Amino acid sequence: MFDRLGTRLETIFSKLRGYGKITKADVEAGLREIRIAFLEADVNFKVVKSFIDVVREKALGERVFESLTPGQQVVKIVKDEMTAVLGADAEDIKVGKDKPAILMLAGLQGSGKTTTAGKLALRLKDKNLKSLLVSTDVYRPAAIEQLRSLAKKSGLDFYEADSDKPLKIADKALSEAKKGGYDLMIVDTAGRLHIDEEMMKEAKDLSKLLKPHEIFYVADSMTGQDAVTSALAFHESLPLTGVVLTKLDGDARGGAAFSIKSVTGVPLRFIGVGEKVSDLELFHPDRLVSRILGMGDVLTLIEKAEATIDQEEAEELTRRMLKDEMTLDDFAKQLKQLKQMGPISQVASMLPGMGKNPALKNLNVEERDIKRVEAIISSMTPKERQNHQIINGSRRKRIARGSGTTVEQINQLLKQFAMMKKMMKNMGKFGLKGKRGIIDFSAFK
Ligand SMILES: Nc1nc2c(ncn2[C@@H]2O[C@H](COP(=O)(O)OP(=O)(O)O)[C@@H](O)[C@H]2O)c(=O)[nH]1
Ligand SMILES: [Mg+2]
Repeated sequence: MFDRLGTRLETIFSKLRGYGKITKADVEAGLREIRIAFLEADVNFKVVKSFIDVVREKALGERVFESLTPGQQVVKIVKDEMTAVLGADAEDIKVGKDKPAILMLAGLQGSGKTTTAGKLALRLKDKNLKSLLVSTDVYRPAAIEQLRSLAKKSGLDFYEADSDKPLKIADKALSEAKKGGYDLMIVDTAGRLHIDEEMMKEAKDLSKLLKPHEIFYVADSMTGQDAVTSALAFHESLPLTGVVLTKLDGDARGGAAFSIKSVTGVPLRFIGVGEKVSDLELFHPDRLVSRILGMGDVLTLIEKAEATIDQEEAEELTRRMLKDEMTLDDFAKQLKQLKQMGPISQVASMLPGMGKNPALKNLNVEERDIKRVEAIISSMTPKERQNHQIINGSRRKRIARGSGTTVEQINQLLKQFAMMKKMMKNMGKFGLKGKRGIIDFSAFK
């Protein structure tokens, strides 16, 4: 995510942090570099200008120069201001007493509206809210089919239209949503490659008819400043209540994210971080800044862990690990939980210091390692999994054959498992009361 901007800022920051004493000229030099980094990231020049002005005013304030860590202070000012420019912590979608709440998605073709419609419905389903997905993109039958199949795959309700008029579809869908007691109706609209009057009129008519509680503008972060320009055009015709910024998992530079709130006044609400229907996050400016600067996104990771890991089971497991009762079965279970959290590379990129780690590029290797460990463990008998000490030479040969691995690989796994058991036992002795245990599987390379 914004790798280049992150790397450049980190370089500038480490230089600033290195100063024992700092002069005004040092601050100015740092600001110049920061300004260029933001401009190169395609951030709107007016936004960059006011950003730098605010940072300068604060950084040249007396207290910075009196402080023991002036460079560190300047870095903190820059980070805080980056967070401020991104806007406030996003509000989640609210569903009032009036059912259904109506959410409409607008934006250019290919920005990610249809995908986001599915992602939002799934997110709401996880909160026990029932959504009806409606497509009004009558110009491209493939687009309707896309939403239908997305809904089907994720167990979401899709409205089958019997008209080819967007307004009629929306009207009928609304009656059905009312009848069906839906908490929400999510309306996916047609986009065009460029802003055009007909599209705007249609979106406006839909919004007049439905009076949506929320109208989200879906913007492709890869398109940088263009996304901001078209957001402005959409906002002139529609009372937008939020922006969903998609494709942040790609190599977008940051221009859209850092400009859109300041330029349009519309808050960022959600970010799309992948093609999968679960790849949607509520927008938190401070977390985004931390991720960009490679400090990881520990809070998001913990939320993910909490959503996918059975807390009681995890606590019980940690307790057993600390008491030296861990078996290979437990180990396999932990691997499974780790995998449920998403692709390892995505999970790892949220860990502090991992964002810019070149080793991440080879993570598919680690996925393979995990698969191998799983294969080995599943080729063991339940008895062997409960007590790894009975796994002698002939058993090792059998397991290797069964899992398509070598005896050497099994030796290695068992050795590391034993080592980890010992380590955990020692930690237990020292009175560590871990709440949940996620294995450091880097030991199993
Ligand atoms: N990598 C990535 N791809 C996305 C994201 N959101 C959407 N896409 C992809 O972008 C393409 C266009 O999305 P779609 O929802 O059809 O856009 P629409 O024309 O606005 O409805 C599809 O290939 C999606 O899989 C995202 O957050 N990350
Ligand atoms: Mg679409």
